Parts: sequence; C-alpha cells; structure tokens
Amino acid sequence: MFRKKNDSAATQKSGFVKRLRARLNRGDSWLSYDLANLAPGGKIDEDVLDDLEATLVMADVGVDTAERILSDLKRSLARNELADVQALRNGLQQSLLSILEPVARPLEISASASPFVILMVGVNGAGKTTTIGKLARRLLDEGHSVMLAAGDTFRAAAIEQLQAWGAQNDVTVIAQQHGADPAAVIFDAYEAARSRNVDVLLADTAGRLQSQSGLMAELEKIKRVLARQDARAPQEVMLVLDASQGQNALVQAEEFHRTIGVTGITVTKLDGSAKGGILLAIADKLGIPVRFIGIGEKAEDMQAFDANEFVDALLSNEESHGNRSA
Ligand SMILES: Nc1nc2c(ncn2[C@@H]2O[C@H](COP(=O)(O)OP(=O)(O)OP(=O)(O)O)[C@@H](O)[C@H]2O)c(=O)[nH]1
Ligand SMILES: [Mg+2]
Repeated sequence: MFRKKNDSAATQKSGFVKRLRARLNRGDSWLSYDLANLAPGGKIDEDVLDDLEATLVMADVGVDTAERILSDLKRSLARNELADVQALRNGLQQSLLSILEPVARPLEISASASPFVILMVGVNGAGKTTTIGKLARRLLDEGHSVMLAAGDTFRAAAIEQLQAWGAQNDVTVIAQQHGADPAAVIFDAYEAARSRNVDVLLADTAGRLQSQSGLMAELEKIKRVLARQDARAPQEVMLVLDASQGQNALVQAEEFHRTIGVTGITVTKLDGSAKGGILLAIADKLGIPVRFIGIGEKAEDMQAFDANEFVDALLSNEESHGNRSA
C-alpha cells in the first residue's frame, strides 16, 4: 500500500516480461531452437541461412521481410563475421532490432486535448473491446480520467461487454440502444467527456472486415463527426490485430491504413500459437507505431511494446527446448 507507484510499475513490468517469454508461442522459443538445430556442426554457411529464411517465413515474418533480414546476414557471412551460432544469433538480434525499434513508439496522451480520443478499430474478434478494458485500467493507473463509448451497436452483447469493463474499473460508459448509429453514440460520448473534463475517451467500434466498404465508410463517418468537434480528433486510430491470424493481419493493416489512416497498432493474442513474426512484417512494411502487445485476457496481460524485450523473448534460450520433443 505504501509502495511507491514506480516500484509497483517496475514489478509489474518484470512480471510481464517473464509471462511474455513463457507465453509467446506457448513458451516455445522456436527461433533459438531452430538456430541451434539449423547448424548442428556449428558452421554457418549459405544453406544454414536459407533454412533460417524458411523458418522466418513460416513464423509469419513474410517473404519480403525475411529476405531483408537474410540480406543483412549474408553480408555478414561474406565478411566472415558469422563464425558460429552465437555470431549468427547476435547478427539476427541486431537485424530484428533494426526493424522493430523504429516502430516501438509509445502512445503519448497529450494534455492539451480534452478529451484525447482513441478510436479502436479492427476485424471481428481481434480484441478491440478487451484492449479498451486493459487500456482503461492502465490509463487510470497513470492518473488519467477515462470514459468509454459503446460504439459497437451491432453485435448483440457488445454493449454489455464494454459495460462490464467499465464497472470493473469504475468508469462511465456512454451507450445507446442496440442498432443505434455508432457515429451518434461516439459524438454523444465526446460531448459528455468534454463537458466533464475527461482526459481520455476510448471509443469501441464493431468488428468489420477490411473488404466491407460500407462498414469502412462508417468508420470514416465517425472520424468526420469527431473532427468537426476538434480537428485533431480522433488523436489515435488504433488498429487491433490478432497475431494468430499471421500474414492476414498484415493485409488487414494495409487496408485499414489505406482507407482510414491508422496511427497506432496493438497486437493481441501473442500467448497462443502465434510465433510473433507478424510484428516484424508490420514494422518493415508499414512502419506504423506499435503501441501495445497483448499476451492474455486479463487487464495486466498488456504492456507497451518494447523492441528489446520482444527480441529477447524471440531469442531466449530459457524454457525453449523441453517442450519441443513432441
Ligand atoms: N489469449 C488471448 N485472448 C485475448 C487477448 N485479447 C483478447 N482476447 C480474447 O479474444 C476474444 C475476443 O476479444 P474481444 O475484445 O471481444 O474482441 P473484439 O475485437 O472486440 O470483437 P468484436 O467486437 O466481436 O469484433 C475474447 O475472448 C478475449 O478475451 C489476448 O491478448 N490473448
Ligand atoms: Mg468488441
């Protein structure tokens, strides 16, 4: 109770890093396993690098980004810098970091906006509503006041799901009836947040496929309605991507970005079977800031994206070999 806030934040963070390592690809550090096994004799040659490239492609990194990583490594090989697996590991680590570091840009809530509006978008089931709940908890812990807008008026039970997160965090949820115009709900919520001097408004929206042009136009309308209130709003259009969808998540990101302009990405469900390579593809191809990663359903299972931590988890030696025998 008397613990300083920073201490508890640090404790929470180290717990998260442990969970990330244990949960990413179900605790199976495919990359370090494969590195050790691709070069059984310890010698690194072109064949080893080709196998590594195939491994990266299979881990959702995608062909182009895998090629980029491999061209870095092939240059090192040509300079005789890849004497052994450890050197390869270091080279790979540098290459992954050079791709991820530029997008590891945290979400900053500017105090001048009131409210700062975060519009949550993505395909069905990606984790939008859950991410709102987690984000609300986090923003409250950081001292911001928060309000939620139930902009998913389409799916039965979506409003109740958001209200449950609101009740859990003691945060007001502005909602209308099922079937109401989402732009009108979010507009009302904006007005309420402004009149009550709320710092951050988190607006939920219904899941939609990037190919459903009518529904994409609905998101544009929400943006227009907000911009009429404040030309800077929404300050963040946050796309939520489910890591287990692999390269399909990249296609979603490209389309959402093209039609409505995405300013930040949250990648969820890195605790499942996803290998996590999709983050490299997103970073390399789109360069959109990755704000948060999710590794579970609970409020504490989300943290700001940290490139070093993530690469460490991908390359970690711990807990990696035991469960690989099956
Ligand atoms: N394992 C795991 N499950 C998650 C994570 N994030 C969300 N979920 C689960 O994914 C399911 C869908 O999450 P929602 O937040 O309802 O997704 P949504 O994008 O709002 O879905 P729609 O509103 O139907 O489009 C829920 O069962 C969540 O608990 C995560 O990081 N890890
Ligand atoms: Mg939802």
